[in-house]
Amino acid sequence: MERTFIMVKPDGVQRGLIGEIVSRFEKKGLKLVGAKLMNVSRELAEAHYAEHKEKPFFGELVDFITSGPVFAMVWEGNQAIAISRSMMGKTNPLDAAPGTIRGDYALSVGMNIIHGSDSPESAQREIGLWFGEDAIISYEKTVSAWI
Ligand code: DAT
Ligand code: MG
Repeated sequence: MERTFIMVKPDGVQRGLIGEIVSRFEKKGLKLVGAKLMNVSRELAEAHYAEHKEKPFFGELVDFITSGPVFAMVWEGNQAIAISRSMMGKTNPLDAAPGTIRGDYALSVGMNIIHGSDSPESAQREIGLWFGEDAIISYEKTVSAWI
């Protein structure tokens, strides 16, 4: 069983897409084990995107993520990390297939609606950064045997 960190970015919150995105993950069969609407400090944004610190778009990226509330979540399930990435679609919405979240709702790489961890290492790091293990809710769903 894997956990992944998923975030509806400020553009997705502003456009009223939280419900649509949560619904897609629920219907897929993943289990929600953490969620919060929050403003993001510069410090948290810079730590979250530390791997991109040297990129030319880093400043813009931090400005964007701190520009309004985000909806941060942790989802759990078999292969949750890879499955979430495929549901999101490619980073650049121009390359994201129709039917994916970015393919259906985004037009630009700067505002691409959603973040999802890209590996087990980044999932663990990001869950620790945004939630901490104590804030994750462990519970059983009786339907899980059917998924
Ligand atoms: P992803 O969000 O698919 O994991 P990433 O980790 O490569 O993609 O980049 C993080 C975010 O940075 C991405 O969602 C949007 C922004 N970004 C990436 N490449 C960019 C570029 N060439 N110009 C502007 N923003 C970019
Ligand atoms: Mg990434």
